[in-house]
Amino acid sequence: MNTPLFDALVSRARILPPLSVAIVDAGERTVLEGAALLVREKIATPVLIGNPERIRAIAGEVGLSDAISIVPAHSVEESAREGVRMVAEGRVQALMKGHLHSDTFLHPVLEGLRDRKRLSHVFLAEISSYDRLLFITDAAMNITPDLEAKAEILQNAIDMAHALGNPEPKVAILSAIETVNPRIVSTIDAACLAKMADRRQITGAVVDGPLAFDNAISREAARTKDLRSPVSGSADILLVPDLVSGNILAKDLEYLAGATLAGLILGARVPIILTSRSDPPRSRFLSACLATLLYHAGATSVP
Ligand code: COD
Repeated sequence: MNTPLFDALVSRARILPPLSVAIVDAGERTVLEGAALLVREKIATPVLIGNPERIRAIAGEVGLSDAISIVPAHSVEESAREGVRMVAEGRVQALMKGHLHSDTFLHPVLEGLRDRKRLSHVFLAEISSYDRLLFITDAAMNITPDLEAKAEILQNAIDMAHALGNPEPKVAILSAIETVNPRIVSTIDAACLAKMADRRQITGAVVDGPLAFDNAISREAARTKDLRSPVSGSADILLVPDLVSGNILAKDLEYLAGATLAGLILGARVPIILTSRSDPPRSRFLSACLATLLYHAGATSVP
């Protein structure tokens, strides 16, 4: 898969010191293949949390050396708590989800590592038919965010775009249509968010909405509908109405349009790498590269 946009970020991450990353519930082949890739490419130094026998049995097969650091845990819950403890004690610089369910992983993270008011997830997608990396948020953590939560989710994503080098990202607040319809709540939220950006309650981006997906990513589609928007055709960030619609969008891009995805949780004390259990090692690798860039930009520890 050709991913020139991600490759440019990987090149920037390579010249930074490797990040120490605790991998929660690491005893599974794809997770350990991801860890081996991180070691080989000198992006991260993993600490593997989980069942030591299981981890050792697979580690050798995927090319991880015997010297790899393993922290024993007897259950997935214990594994997640241990990862959070390691971050809190400053023993690692980032946390990565291994083979456990997202909610089991996220409970102790919320309890122990919250830094900003809201934690939220961002997918970065590289799609061959689109000229920039697309941020999709929140498709994995906040289930049905209200207006206030959406504003916080959006600000997290804008700040991440800044940290990666885009000083003024363009944001499309997605719904099914581009006019306000009181029966479609996401259109009202979108209009409010656009006004909040006008009034500097949300800062650092050009924000427009509501926009349907076609108008957000295609100037041609917007022109056909006689819609004038500074965002149409060049959106960097898509704020989705809720987790389900966002998750379907991201996976649709991945499975039907051949997109490559990386994913992070923002708003915690350190970057948190959260990929799906079915994601390939390369997605984990790219997510860890993003975590490295954010960690060194200091973008995750805002008081
Ligand atoms: N940011 C900050 N605080 C939060 C957040 C957040 N995103 N979510 C909840 N809180 C706070 C609440 O205000 C409250 O004080 C406390 O945490 C508990 O709130 P609950 O009871 O709503 O939180 P949980 O622990 O039951 O649920 C939080 C999860 C993140 C686990 C939940 O929202 C969830 O399951 N999300 C979906 C995860 C998932 O399955 N993703 C799959 C896609 S890969």
